[in-house]
Amino acid sequence: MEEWAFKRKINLLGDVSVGKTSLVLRYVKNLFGDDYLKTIGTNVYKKQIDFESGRVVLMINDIMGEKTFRSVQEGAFRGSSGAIAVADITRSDTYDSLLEDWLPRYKKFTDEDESIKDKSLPMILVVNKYDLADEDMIKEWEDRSYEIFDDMVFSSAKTGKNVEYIFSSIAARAQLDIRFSVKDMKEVISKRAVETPGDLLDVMLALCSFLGDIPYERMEEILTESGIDKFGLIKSHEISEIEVIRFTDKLLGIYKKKDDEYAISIIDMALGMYLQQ
Ligand code: G3D
Ligand code: MG
Repeated sequence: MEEWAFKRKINLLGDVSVGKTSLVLRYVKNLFGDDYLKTIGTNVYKKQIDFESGRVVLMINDIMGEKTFRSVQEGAFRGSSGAIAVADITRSDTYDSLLEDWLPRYKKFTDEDESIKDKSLPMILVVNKYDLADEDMIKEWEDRSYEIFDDMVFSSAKTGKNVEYIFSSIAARAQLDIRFSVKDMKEVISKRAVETPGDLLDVMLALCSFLGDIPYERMEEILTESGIDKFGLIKSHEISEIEVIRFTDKLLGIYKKKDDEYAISIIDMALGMYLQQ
């Protein structure tokens, strides 16, 4: 199933002890406060989210906040689709540190990343440990303006407050950016073989996933209508030419209706490569 989903890498940013690991563990495992879960190096957690428009597999990168681990941190920024910047509600210096240190480095290393075309990756600010805050603290955070962030959310890994929301929100934003995360689908296709019906189907599905504008349910319908069995049951080598051509033709029809010249040109290109065999 997973190959039909959009994979999105998300980075957690923020100083030691703001609660990065606690937030991700609350989200992924619904746990809080287990000692053995302290971060060693980089941990990648995987979580699938289903939206109306399709499935997103979040690869959440949790890193050590210590400054001495910079090179590891920066390596983890490669290929990022968005970030959750975490501050501790009881320590406003953790916010300064995001602005002065974490964000510039994240931006620098994602800007240099050639797999990312668009420079403005989604980024949300999470002010964690809400359960420890008094009214004055809350007011102080509310009074700031957060223009550089797409959203600001109070959270508590301890109580679970807003934890689900934070990750769904970044996933939704990262999914929307799909057109920008790969430079050019043509380049991707031109580098691979389109020889068998299975190859052609792979390319078509990759294209849909890249464009991200056909709802998951509709995709299932089109596959079924083309005679191709349900998603999970597809085995590339068992797909017949007639089925894939039918499927490709239906997609072409959809993108012609949308007047999407880019999609049409890519389908033409893939079909051309296949038919030249
Ligand atoms: P980090 O991954 O950013 O370094 P951790 O931070 O997730 O390791 O959390 C650091 C400490 O803060 C942990 O306590 C953890 O239990 C606590 N913590 C994390 N989130 C919250 C929260 O929302 N509320 C409260 N009250 N505490 C939180 P210890 O005692 O293990 O150091
Ligand atoms: Mg940690």
